[in-house]
Amino acid sequence: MKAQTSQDCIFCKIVNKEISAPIVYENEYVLAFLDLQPNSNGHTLVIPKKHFKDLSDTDDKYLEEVAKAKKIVANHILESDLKPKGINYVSNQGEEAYQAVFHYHEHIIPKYKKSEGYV
Ligand code: D5M
Repeated sequence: MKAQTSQDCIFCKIVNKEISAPIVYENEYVLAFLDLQPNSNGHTLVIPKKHFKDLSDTDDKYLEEVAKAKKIVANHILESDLKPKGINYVSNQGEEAYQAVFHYHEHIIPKYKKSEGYV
């Protein structure tokens, strides 16, 4: 597999507004936008604006900012009209773990029914 650099990284292109995505939260360090292939209504991705390939690659400042943004976005979803019953926080690291985009990201997946299973 060709290694993704920040130049050919799809999420860097979203950060740089070269391609569009429905943005739900943004600050100096992080961006949160709706997932193109949602597992459920409101499925959101939180990413650092700086390119790191996965969680292990992050620096502590960006990791902390992503964590804080997860809480902000999750609380926003919980208070929204979506009215989920719970949330799965998921981050895939490595191809074997189904990481498809090699720019660190956290999935925030609202859950509506237990029968939807674990993602
Ligand atoms: O998940 C990568 C996720 O990234 C997957 O759920 C689809 C999503 N994705 C891919 N391209 C886009 C764009 N352009 N906008 C929004 N969401 C996108 P992983 O954990 O790497 O398997």
